[in-house]
Amino acid sequence: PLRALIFDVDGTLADTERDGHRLAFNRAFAEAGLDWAWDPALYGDLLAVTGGKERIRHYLERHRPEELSRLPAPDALIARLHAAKTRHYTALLADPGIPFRHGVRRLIEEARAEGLRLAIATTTTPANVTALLAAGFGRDAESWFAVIGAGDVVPAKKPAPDIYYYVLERLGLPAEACLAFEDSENGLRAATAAGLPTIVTPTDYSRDHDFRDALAVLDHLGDRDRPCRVLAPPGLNGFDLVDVPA
Ligand code: XBP
Ligand code: MG
Repeated sequence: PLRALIFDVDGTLADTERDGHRLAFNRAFAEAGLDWAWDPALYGDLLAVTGGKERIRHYLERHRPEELSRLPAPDALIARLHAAKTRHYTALLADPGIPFRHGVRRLIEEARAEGLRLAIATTTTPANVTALLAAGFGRDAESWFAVIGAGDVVPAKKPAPDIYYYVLERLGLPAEACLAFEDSENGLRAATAAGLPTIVTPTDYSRDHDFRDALAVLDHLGDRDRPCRVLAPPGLNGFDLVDVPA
């Protein structure tokens, strides 16, 4: 039987990338006097690399190789920029805030009422999870989650399955007793490699990703007054929306 729900954070609980993380990176760069600016399209490409520090390094290697070769201590600069980015990002979550996606609040409240255990498996920094849950549900919400696996607790980030193994071990449950929720191909690959059946709710950034291994691909998790629709798999119906029969 189903015992636990395991949620990704960025893209899944809230659409945090474009007007959250991206803006926070740009603010950190500007504050450091750098002329780097990530527009929404470039940021979509950079999202192929999960983890903020890893993403900055990838950007330097790919787009600023000469600057990178002149840096005396790139890791130290990346760590400083990333700490500033986390400060800007958590400030953005407090004000103006980023709302939960449709159905997230309903599903989490219903799961708690049913006695299902809840967990988080994300590459994002722990402070970002704390800030998102506190802004959306209030200060107590972190205690609703039996396990919060986040950030650098495992060295290999998604698409590696390590963060899901970390969470499953601490839940003390087999993968078959859990359901994962993801928004991206990297996330789906991580969850699937750990043996988890996974529901995907894509965002604008991930709608062209390969989700053929998903249990289901939905436009969102669905509220009572706003039912979710199934995004049919490619080959069936493109990625057209299909109404779920009542
Ligand atoms: C989300 C990410 C994160 C955030 C930034 O991936 O890749 O890197 O963009 O977080 P997923 P940090 O939703 O698959 O977990 O800057 O805190 O690393
Ligand atoms: Mg995600």
